[in-house]
Amino acid sequence: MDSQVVELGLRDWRGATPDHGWIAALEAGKVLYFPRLAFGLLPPEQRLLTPSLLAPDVRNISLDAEGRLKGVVGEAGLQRDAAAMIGRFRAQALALVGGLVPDYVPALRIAPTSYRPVQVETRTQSWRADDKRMHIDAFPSRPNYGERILRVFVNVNPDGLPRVWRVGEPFEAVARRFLPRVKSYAPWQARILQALHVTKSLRSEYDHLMLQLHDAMKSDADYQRHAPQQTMAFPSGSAWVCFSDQTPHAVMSGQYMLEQTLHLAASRQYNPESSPLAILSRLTGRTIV
Ligand SMILES: O=C(O)CCC(=O)C(=O)O
Ligand SMILES: [Fe+2]
Repeated sequence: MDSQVVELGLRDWRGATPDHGWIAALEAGKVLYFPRLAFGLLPPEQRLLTPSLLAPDVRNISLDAEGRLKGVVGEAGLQRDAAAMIGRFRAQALALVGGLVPDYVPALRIAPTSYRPVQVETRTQSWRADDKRMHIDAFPSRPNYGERILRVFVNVNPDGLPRVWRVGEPFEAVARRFLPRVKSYAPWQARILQALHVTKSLRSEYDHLMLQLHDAMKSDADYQRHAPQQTMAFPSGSAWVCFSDQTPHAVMSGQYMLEQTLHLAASRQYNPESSPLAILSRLTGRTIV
C-alpha cells in the first residue's frame, strides 16, 4: 500500500495556500501531516495540562460555536483560560483549512472544538466505542446524509509524547471488502429508530452503510491485525488533517490533543466523486440518500 500520509513543511497556521496535489490527497482520504505546525500554550494555560480538569464521567472538553465551554470543573479563571485556549486553537484550525481548501470555506459548518486530556492507553470501552480499533467515523444518533467530517488535530503533549495512530487502506478498499457482508437497509427500521429518538432524524441508507462499515471494521479482529495499515506517531508539536469519515484510523496511545471538526456537503468538494457518498452510491448502484 502507498503511504496514506502526506508530509508538509508548513510552519505558519495562516500561511497555507491551495495546492492541487494536496487537495487531491486529502479528498482521496489521505492524512495531511504537518510536523512543524505546533500549537503553543501560553504560560497561564500550562495548568490546563491535567485530566483533573474533566468533569466526572466526561471524556472530552468542548467549546461550542456560541463559545460555551462544557466538561470542565474548576473556578471561573480556569474555565476562562480553557475557553481561551480552545478558542485560539479553533481560530488557527479555521485559518489552516481556509488556506488549504479555500473553496470549502463558504460551505463549512463548524462543529464544537474538543480538548482531550485523557491518556488513551488507560481508557476502557466497549468494542463499538473503542477508537483503538481501526474505523471510519460514523455517528449512530445523528444521520448526516453524506455530509463530510473534516478534522484538524494537534498534539500538545508537554512531555514530548507522540499521539500514535494506525492509518488504514483507502475507503474504496474498505467498502469493497465489507459491503458484501453488511446488513441491508430497512426503511421501516429507520422509521422506528427515529420514532424512539434513537436517531435525531431519519437514518438514510448512507448512514446505515457507514455505521455498518464502522462496526464491521471494529468487530473484525483479523482485519484489525492484518489489514493494510501504517503506524504513525504524531509528535508533540505537530498537526494533522483528514476526512475521518473516509480515512481508516485508530488511536493507540497519547495524551493531550485538540481537535476541530468541520462539516461539508460532499457536493462542495473539489472532486465530489471521491466522497464516501459517491463511492458507496457507485458500488451499490443505488441512490442512498
Ligand atoms: O483520539 C484520537 O486521537 C482519535 C480518536 C478518533 O478516532 C476520533 O476522534 O475520531
Ligand atoms: Fe475516529
